[in-house]
Amino acid sequence: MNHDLRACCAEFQIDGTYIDGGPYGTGHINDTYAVRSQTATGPVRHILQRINHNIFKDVPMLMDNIARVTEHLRTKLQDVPGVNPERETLTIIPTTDGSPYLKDENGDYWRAYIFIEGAQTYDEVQSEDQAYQAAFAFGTFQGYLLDLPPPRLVETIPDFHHTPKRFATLVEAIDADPCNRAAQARPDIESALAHEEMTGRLIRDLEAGRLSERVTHNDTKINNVMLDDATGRGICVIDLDTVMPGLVLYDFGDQIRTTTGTAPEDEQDLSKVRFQINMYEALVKGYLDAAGSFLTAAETDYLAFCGKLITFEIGIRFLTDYLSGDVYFKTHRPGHNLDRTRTQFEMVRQMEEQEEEMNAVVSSLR
Ligand code: ADP
Ligand code: GN1
Ligand code: MG
Repeated sequence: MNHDLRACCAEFQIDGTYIDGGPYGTGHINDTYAVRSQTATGPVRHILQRINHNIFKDVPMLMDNIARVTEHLRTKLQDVPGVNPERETLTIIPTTDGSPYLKDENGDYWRAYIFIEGAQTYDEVQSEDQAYQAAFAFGTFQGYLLDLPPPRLVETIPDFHHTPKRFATLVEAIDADPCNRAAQARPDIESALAHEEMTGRLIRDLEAGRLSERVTHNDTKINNVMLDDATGRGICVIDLDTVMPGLVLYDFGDQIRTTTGTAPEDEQDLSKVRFQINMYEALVKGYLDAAGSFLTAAETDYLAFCGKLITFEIGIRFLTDYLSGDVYFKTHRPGHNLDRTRTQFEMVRQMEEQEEEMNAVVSSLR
């Protein structure tokens, strides 16, 4: 759909005159645009996002979460020498009437952020150092949020990482098979059903009090952290829609899912998909350097297991969406969600094969 970005910008406290704007990034959920405005000191970019309100049902509440989290991060960052908080956390630009979001005449919700210049996101990690830096940044982010003042953040998507419920939803989609696609996915369905046993492990430990709830990001894929062009440092964790109460292990697991493979999330040639233990080691180092001081022994024990668990969880979400007719994730070709499913399941298979080696990495670094 074409949106009038100029008119939209005019609704926000964005200085200068609109120059141009266009789609930006490769996220699967929101519509993200980079817009440029001419100011007295030259062109300035902003991020403008149309928030997917089919998925995020209560946008005012979601924006309240993000405002609280970014304000808290800002107060922490102000005390760190040499840090510019406007580059190291997202900054919401309010609308001309002071609201953190805009609701337009179509019922669409929009928000604007300061554009973080001189840094980038990567869909695929290019070096061990990038893996280390990303994990350090996500660990630091969790650490800053340990003392977020009450009340509890609202769950923007309830049961987001409740893997057993995700599994039950998959089973419903297999039974209903509304698009007659189950036949094309028979081996994938068999593989999914064979893994039911592991789905409840972290949730059971949470319910039994062996793991604790913290404020977590919940969508820590590698392209949700910006790495500084000059220093390579992970400077800013972005995509804060799912910051809410959760388990740190799902955050670390999604870093494993998205940084240890040799191929993109939607690779069609599975022979190119290979789990790399050296990338895993870099992640564990980065994460423990940032979060080792607050992680419990029970959490550290799961730093290998969580990788295959969330990779399986995202795999069954892609499979559910394939069977349901591609209604949740953006897709760019027929069978896209099935390709994504297969890549995830191949990564799960390889992590299962190398779980001992992964646990040995954790033992040597903890
Ligand atoms: P989605 O929820 O669709 O994944 P994101 O919030 O992750 O949307 O934004 C999509 C992409 O836009 C990111 O991967 C990143 O490259 C870019 N981006 C988002 N926010 C900023 C920002 N404040 N500054 C610069 N780039 C950004
Ligand atoms: C979505 O928004 P994005 O593209 O960063 C999804 C994640 C999945 C991911 C898979 C709110 O993340 O849960 O892991 O796609 N976000 C939401 O690539 O569902
Ligand atoms: Mg994103």
